[in-house]
Amino acid sequence: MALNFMTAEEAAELINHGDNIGLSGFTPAGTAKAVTFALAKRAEAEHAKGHPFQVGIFTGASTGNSCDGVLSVAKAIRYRAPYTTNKDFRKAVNNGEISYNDIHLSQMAQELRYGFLGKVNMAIIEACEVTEDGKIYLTAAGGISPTVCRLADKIVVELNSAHSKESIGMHDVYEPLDPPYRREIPVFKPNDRIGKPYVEVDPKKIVGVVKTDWPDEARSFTSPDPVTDQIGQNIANFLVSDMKKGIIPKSFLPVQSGVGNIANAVLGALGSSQDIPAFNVYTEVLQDAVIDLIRKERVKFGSCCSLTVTNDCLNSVYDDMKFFKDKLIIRQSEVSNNPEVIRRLGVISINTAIEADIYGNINSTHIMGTKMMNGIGGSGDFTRPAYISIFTTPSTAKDGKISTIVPLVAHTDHTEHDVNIIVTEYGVADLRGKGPKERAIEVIEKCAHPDYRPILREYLSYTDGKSQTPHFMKGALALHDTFIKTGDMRNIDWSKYLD
Ligand code: 0RQ
Repeated sequence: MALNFMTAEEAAELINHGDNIGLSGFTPAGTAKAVTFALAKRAEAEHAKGHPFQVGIFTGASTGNSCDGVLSVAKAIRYRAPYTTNKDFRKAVNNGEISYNDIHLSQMAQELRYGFLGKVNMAIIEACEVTEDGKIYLTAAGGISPTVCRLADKIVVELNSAHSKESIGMHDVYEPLDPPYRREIPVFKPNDRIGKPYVEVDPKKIVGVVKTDWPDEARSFTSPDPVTDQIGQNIANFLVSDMKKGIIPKSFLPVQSGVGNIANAVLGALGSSQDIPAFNVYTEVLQDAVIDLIRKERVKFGSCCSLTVTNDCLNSVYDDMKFFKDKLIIRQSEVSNNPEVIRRLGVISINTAIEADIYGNINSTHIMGTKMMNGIGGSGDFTRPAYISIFTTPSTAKDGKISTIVPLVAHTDHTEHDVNIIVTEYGVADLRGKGPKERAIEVIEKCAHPDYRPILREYLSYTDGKSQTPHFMKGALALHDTFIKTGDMRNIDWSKYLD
């Protein structure tokens, strides 16, 4: 069946008010761009005529400005799931304009298949190649592409020449069966291939192919600084010590690390440690630092859901595919982030917190308990099944006005039951094998900023000190309250919260 080439504007005309669109990509890597950009223009034109025009968006993870950004500004999003990092989207969500469903990334595809999220009207899939018999070769991310292609009535392919066809073969496309027919996901080693290198669809469903040349809208991260470097170093030292104790096998274990400059600093520190052998990465987002470590033979293999790298880095991989072909694999998010596989492989998970409490609960998503930052992303997928689950955070935010170590988190994403280790630039709190009262001392003394240690000790002095988890409930969120009222948690006056 001949491919039907069309413009992005023509493809956007095929989308109706109220439709749900399913997108390729995971982070801005591999995300559809041209049709969503045209869709924002279409929504603005419809709104100018007084017509309602909004869609639902299903994706793998965050997208770039050409999707979440322009569509939020155009007020064209009714509902969206899952993770996002876009500032305009964040503003719209926190203004109550968009219904945002912050789902664990590993669960996104299955929730669509189970019918929890409604119909997928159109899939928009970025590809470096598409064939007349319905083979779609994805670009820099696996995401939820095979699922949205299978569920959608129509598929539009963005054939993007900014992604080299040399990358063909990097993907391992696999969709599990659903209960009650589900079996194990047969990934027993990070480099196991279990699927096909392309998404196979009914060619009749491909209603259009839009040619583009649009590089991924990679986010730039602030460069490493002394705080992130120290956090990286603290983690490397901690893991070496666990290896020497025999807790981590001598051959080491696969590592997952989140997104951002702390993740880059952590991997840099692991990579340059003389005591850690070359290791595997089994992660969702693979950043520049890992590509560098593969080149240096410090990382043996990288399994991921997306190459969330700078465009220079991505092109350098495409230019060197002979070298990278047997060292990188891109999977769907329900495989890269699958708790079954993560527990089997013994992955060491390293993610970033917005705040941690003295008992080990983690808030990864909400600022001051109410405003959405980004979302839980894959951090929950990895944390509970991890061999060792680690959370990192600088000890303070906003020039020291906020302590990221607090008596009680203002929103909970990861509970004390799931969190093994908390790391700041000041040290490592090891919560394993400790009850809550011991944990509180460990977290305050090892991780809190010295300005906040007396404040947190004073908090504990107002508790009964005996209960399983001692709290002084009226004061549990007093640091947050003080920041909201005065702009600095250090202005805390506990007497205001005592009866
Ligand atoms: O504010 O942007 O105004 O400067 O939050 O913080 O320190 O720059 O760090 O960009 O790595 O983001 C947790 C949000 C950290 C991210 C989070 C303010 C701080 C700054 C950003 P500014 P930093 P990062 C991988 C796995 C959740 C999901 C996850 C995230 C801004 O890592 O979204 O781990 N993680 N997924 O000043 C008020 C606090 C604050 C605070 C930081 N306690 N109170 N503001 N900030 N702590 C991703 C995927 O799954 C795909």
